[in-house]
Amino acid sequence: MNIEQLISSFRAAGQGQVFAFWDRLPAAAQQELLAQAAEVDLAEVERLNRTLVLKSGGATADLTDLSPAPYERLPVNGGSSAKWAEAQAAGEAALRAGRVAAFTVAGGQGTRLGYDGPKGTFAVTPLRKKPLFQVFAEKIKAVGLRYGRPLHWFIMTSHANHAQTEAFFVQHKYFGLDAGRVHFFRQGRMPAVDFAGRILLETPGTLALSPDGHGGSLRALHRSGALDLMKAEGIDTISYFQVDNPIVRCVDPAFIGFHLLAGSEMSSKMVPKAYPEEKVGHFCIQRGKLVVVEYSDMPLAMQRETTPAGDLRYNAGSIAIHVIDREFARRLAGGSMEKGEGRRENEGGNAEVPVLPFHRADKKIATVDAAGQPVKPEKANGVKFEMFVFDALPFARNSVVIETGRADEFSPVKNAEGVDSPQTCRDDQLRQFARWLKAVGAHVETDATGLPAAAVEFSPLFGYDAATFAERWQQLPVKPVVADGLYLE
Ligand code: UD2
Repeated sequence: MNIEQLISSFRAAGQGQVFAFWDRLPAAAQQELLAQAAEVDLAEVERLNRTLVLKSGGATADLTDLSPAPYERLPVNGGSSAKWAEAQAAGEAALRAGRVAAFTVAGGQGTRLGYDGPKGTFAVTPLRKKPLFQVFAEKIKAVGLRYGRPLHWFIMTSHANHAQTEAFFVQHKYFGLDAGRVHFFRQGRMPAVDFAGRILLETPGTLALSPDGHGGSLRALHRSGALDLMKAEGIDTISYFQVDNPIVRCVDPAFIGFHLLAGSEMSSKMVPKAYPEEKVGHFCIQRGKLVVVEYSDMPLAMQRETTPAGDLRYNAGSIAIHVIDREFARRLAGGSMEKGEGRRENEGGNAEVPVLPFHRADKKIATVDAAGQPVKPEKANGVKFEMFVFDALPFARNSVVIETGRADEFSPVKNAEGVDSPQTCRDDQLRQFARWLKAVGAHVETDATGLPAAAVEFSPLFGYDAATFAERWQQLPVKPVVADGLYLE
């Protein structure tokens, strides 16, 4: 498409304001604006405006026919030890065969933390202050060493943090990983619109573009060539986790095993919710399909419902840890559609065209006024569009949900203070290290919550869970004393 065609397609779509300052822009800025405009799928924007922005009352989540989703319980909570052992063995075999890759979504804007930099570069561990990326790198390296096959690691960035993320890995020599096995790619962007559906300019020569949500990871995996690279390398299983949770098992053999043994296309981990209002999605069954109902979509009364035994009825919290089949990701990368339509289409029997819906988020979006002067809004002035990866679940065959221990696997850094903050995450890491020590019979002083008095930290290369830690500990000829703090690697 040439320049005139591009500009007139925007005018024809009622989006001519994008070029309001065109005549004032220097040639280089005009080129940049054209490149951004060419990224926009006008038909998609029109559809989203119609269904999500201009629709009276906005879109509401479909909460009909919901029931709690079943899940595989941990043996300590009544699950079958034999089944978990079988899953562990199957996952280990897949790792030995080199079938698994790690995948981190790190394209978020991290606004709540108020940290100026890619979130993965945030110093998170209690003693050594290792950044999140280093913690994951060491876990991935440790798993590769254990099973004799170094893993590939895919990291999804955003346009805003891509260069900084890559530079950080170069600066730190990939934290000991083989650079040829660490792959970065950007996620897609979506234009933000005002409440009348007009695409917003951030400056006179740039669009207000923002990341298309972690659901955009499936498209981005495909578009970047990551899925083809995986295929060429014999990888068919993707271990997906978020950048904000340092205690995640980046690659968990038992989880991978449950996924593979069930012939699942996309599997998930849950933790029982800590309290009704906890900000996690809920695994539910809706007309025979597994779905996640986000906390913001489920009315509080429903979140507080209890069973006759007094437990929360919707207690399966989604902690955004998944295993995804490579070809399922490719199938899902195909299209996009507004909330609701994807599911209906699937239920109508047309499983050939699965599409991830977009969600609407009303936000304060920096823009310009009619004179091209910057405007920093005090309240929401427009809409961003995002896809969520868990919306792929209803399209997946044989989806499984397994339980994991919160203390073992979930302590995200989201907020600057209070819940899910650097402080709570640091304490949870310390408690985990103290539990591992106690399990091997080492003496460690803790308070009633299990928080050790001394600063302790173990590199994942020493041990990345209770079992691998215990193995290495037993091999130490002289057991270290914990009293003054302790770091092992
Ligand atoms: C997410 C889940 C929530 C729960 C929680 C667990 C949603 C809507 N909710 O909540 O149910 O599982 O996590 O921690 O997802 N990201 C991108 N690109 C984007 C947006 C996000 O890569 O465009 C990444 C981001 O870098 C982070 C992750 O996705 O690793 C989560 O994003 P979030 O912090 O916006 O999710 P949150 O806390 O609302």
